[in-house]
Amino acid sequence: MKVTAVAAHTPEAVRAALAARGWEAQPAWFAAIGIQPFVVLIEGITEDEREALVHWGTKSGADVLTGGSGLGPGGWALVAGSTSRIAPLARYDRAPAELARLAPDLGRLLAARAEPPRSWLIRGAELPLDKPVIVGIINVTPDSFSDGGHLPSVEAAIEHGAQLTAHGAGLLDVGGESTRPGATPVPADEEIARVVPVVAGLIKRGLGPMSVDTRKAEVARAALDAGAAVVNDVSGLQHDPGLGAVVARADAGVILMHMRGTPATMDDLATYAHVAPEVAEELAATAENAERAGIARERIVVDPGFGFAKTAAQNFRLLDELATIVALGYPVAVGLSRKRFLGTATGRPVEDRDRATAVACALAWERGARLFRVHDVAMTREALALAGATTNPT
Ligand code: PMM
Repeated sequence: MKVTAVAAHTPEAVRAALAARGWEAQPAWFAAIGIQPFVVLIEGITEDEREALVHWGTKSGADVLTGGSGLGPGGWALVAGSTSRIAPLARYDRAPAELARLAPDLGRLLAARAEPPRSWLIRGAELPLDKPVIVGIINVTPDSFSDGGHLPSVEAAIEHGAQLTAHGAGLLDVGGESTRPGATPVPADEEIARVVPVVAGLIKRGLGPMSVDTRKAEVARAALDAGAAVVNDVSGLQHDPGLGAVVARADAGVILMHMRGTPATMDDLATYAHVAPEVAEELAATAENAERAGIARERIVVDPGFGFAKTAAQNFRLLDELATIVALGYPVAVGLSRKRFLGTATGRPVEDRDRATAVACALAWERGARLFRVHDVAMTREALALAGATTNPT
């Protein structure tokens, strides 16, 4: 007899083990998916539901940990087991009647896992997500968090965009307002004067697609008119209620980032008992709000907002628990580039954090992120090539 451990963090190892032992590709894949470990946190449940879950767990071979007082009202349960053991709970015909309330949400989580979004619809194009999309940063602000003032002219910004594209950027993100903690707000006309000539110039050079990093409807409209295909809103449509309609009318893509408060107040709002589920819940509400404003689901990307209303420890937890955000079912973008929490781990100053950024992006890819907003496109591309070769063997 021989006993060997098999990797379980993706279905790949189980699939390969079965394939090597003569299984056909499709049954091997389905069996591997079914065997995947699945853990769900269920909150706001009644005493009867808790009891029914414990009983169901004993019968079906899933682990159930529960408690009476959660972070919100009602009790909670952590349910863990293989996907195929837990999946029946999402079916009305298979789950105990007392647990029927669970089915819709659990069904959504299982569907997001089984069928993650394969592409992102932006204005005039569809970006495939089977490979990472690197979003190259073009900050035309005198005071940005990490590279402010490095692009002194429109020409320099356009040249920089050309370079980022040559290095492998799939989207160029042009921003005219710094959102670092305590940054002074920029009036819309000034932001337009900074951003629009760069967007127009990049289009003229045949570069793009382009996103505009703005919280303001007026700036978004001007950038879309100049040819941008995406609006990247760090406020998740909270700053300007008119922004959703502008995106919807233009059939643009949108990146909805999580933050609390404003850049001036966010540092005091980094209060979470359990950061990933709380960010996921707030992002889900943001995405619903965007859909109510008329933006099609296929045009939405969500971003957990690293460094925005989060402490260093919370940023690390969130990066590790990115699967909770990915499970919302929207493509996930991450903005890790040169952020302060990377310096906390490496001891490196802001101008020397591109290696840490590249590694963090590789970790985020493995956890399900698909879009990576970075300053150093070339280095991140290398890290992601390695991560992709490891997690997606051909
Ligand atoms: N971070 C910054 C600006 N815009 N957009 C998204 N979607 N995600 C981010 O994390 C993000 C962003 C701040 O960083 P910078 O000043 O270095 O651009």
